[in-house]
Amino acid sequence: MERTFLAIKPDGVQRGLVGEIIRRFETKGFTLVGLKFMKVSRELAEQHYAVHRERPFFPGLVEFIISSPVVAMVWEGEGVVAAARKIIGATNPLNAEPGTIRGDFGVNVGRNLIHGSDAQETAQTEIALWFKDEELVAWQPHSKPWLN
Ligand code: 3AN
Repeated sequence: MERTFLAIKPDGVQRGLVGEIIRRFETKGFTLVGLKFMKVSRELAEQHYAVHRERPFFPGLVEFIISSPVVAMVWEGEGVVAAARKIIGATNPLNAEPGTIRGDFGVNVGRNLIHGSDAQETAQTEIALWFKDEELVAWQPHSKPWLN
């Protein structure tokens, strides 16, 4: 079954949006398989954002991610990688559609509330980077037959 990595960034936690954000994936019908509240080390932040290493915003992005706790999550479900990106909305919250997390709650590209893996391959890399195997819980919610 397909899995994706999501992280509610420091601004999402500081603004009290953890419950609201999790609710959107839960009520859509995706299955939570990993969840932890944590401070991010500089090393993890730099690895996670390694593709942006040369971008001018990279140092500020790393400082922001390590500045305050985040909620790291793994969600499972059919098409979850692309669906989560839709639920999250465009990178710049000013361009994100209303109804998306960034469209409803964000205004600043540097404070866009949540990260979501951009492809299945990236999801696998990010899940392995953030979670140990034993921190992921494979389970079947009883309500699934009503959804699928
Ligand atoms: P997304 O998170 O939508 O996949 P990416 O991968 O292009 O977007 O960018 C990763 C993160 O880098 C964004 N979530 C945002 O926090 C930050 N970022 C991207 N572009 C900018 C920018 N122009 N200025 C500041 N931060 C940026």
